[in-house]
Amino acid sequence: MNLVEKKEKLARLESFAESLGFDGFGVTRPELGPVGERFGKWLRAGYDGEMAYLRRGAEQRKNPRLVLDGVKSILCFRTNYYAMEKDMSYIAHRETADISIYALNKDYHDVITPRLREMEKRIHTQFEGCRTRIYVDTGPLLEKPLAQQAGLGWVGKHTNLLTQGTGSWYFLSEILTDVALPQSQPADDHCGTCRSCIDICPTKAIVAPYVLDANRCISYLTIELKGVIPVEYRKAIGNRIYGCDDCQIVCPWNSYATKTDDPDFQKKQDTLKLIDLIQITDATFRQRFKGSPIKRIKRRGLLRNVAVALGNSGNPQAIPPLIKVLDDDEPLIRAHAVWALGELAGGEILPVIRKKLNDENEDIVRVELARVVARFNGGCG
Ligand code: B12
Ligand code: SF4
Ligand code: SF4
Repeated sequence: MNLVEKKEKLARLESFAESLGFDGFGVTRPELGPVGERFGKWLRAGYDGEMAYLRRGAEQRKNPRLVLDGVKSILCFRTNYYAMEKDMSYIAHRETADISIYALNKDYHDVITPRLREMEKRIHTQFEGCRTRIYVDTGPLLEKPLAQQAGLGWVGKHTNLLTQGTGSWYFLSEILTDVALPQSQPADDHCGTCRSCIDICPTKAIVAPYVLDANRCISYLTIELKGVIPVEYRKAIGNRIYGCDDCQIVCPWNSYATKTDDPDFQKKQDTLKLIDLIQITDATFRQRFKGSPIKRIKRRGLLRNVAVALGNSGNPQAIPPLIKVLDDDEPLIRAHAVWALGELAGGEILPVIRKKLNDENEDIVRVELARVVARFNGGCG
């Protein structure tokens, strides 16, 4: 097949991608150059926290040829998820749970995977006998640098991919194939001297331009981290209970973002009150967050985050429900409730906590208790 024929087929694939709801499409080669090296450096610095899967697939992430033998091209796609406009005023609504925009609707893996399968079928009809593999954050690929090479945008200082005239509120996905296709023109960096994302970050997680220490990132702390949230980040988490949008909200390029009309990415979550969420049962959790990405962190993860947010809420009405969850079966929830009660009620709450946790055996809860006692009782508790 000659180049002209390939270009024609690619143009047809691009319009098919558009009809499926993808709003950006490009092709790159399966090489990453210096990016692979930087990824190795990032892992050596320990910036990956407990995300063991990043280390497990490290060699493949650095080299897509190890992901699909004989791969010659990677087709990259963008999907707009900008369901609602958002500015920084959300942090003042301290009694309301803040959920990242990307998590307000259906789980994107469930929405984008069938679209990629349709795309894959179409590639097979265009290039008979070819091999393909699809990914939407489901495999060992460095999706952002690949998308930059495919011309979909550039990896900004906040480390997300963003595009001139579009912003960054979109998901990435890919199809690897052994067909050699014409490559797109890589996108240039347009961050310039701006550093708004670095300055706004509540936990100073962007430790240098283009470098994120995930251990500090609220998205990691509220979603990926399974255990206790380090005490030094709890206040900075504010009312964020699932992910964080700040570095994207302040990005000047996001003033060009347009809301998606994709029916699968309309805002589905109602506004949630923290005080209601802390009282949620396992059955209600499963029913309420069915199909939502929030189900990933399970009730124990959600209530851990909600307890932290309530500790930051300044709302004394949260004290009785927090006392109630000191009886919860889940130590992770009890531990964070102890902290929250200390924040909301100070030393006065100590007798209540002590009585409730008299027979407490779990170390993570005992540590929190000791900390509150030391803080409000001069250390002689
Ligand atoms: C692990 C992960 C996370 C981690 C780590 C984030 C990160 N920056 O990588 C955590 C849990 C923190 C996270 C958070 C979020 N994530 Co995430 N995440 C991933 C995942 C699974 C892997 C990313 C990865 O490999 N990171 C490893 C590090 C090394 O990559 P990196 O930060 O880009 O590192 C590069 C730079 O450090 C650079 N570098 C180092 N030194 C230097 C020096 C210079 C001069 C330069 C230029 C570069 C440079 O080289 C490194 C290698 O490329 C991808 C899906 C995928 N498979 O790619 C989704 C993905 C990146 N996440 C996504 C989203 C939406 C988010 C959140 C916005 C969700 C939210 N609202 O809470 C936040 C954003 C936080 C942020 N500021 O980045 C989207 C991003 C879409 C986009 N527009 O870019 C992705 C692509 C998922 C998807 N399929 O759509 N995520
Ligand atoms: S997502 Fe939030 S915590 Fe993470 S880097 Fe961006 S602003 Fe910082
Ligand atoms: S806020 Fe500024 S520095 Fe950060 S990604 Fe956007 S343009 Fe780049």
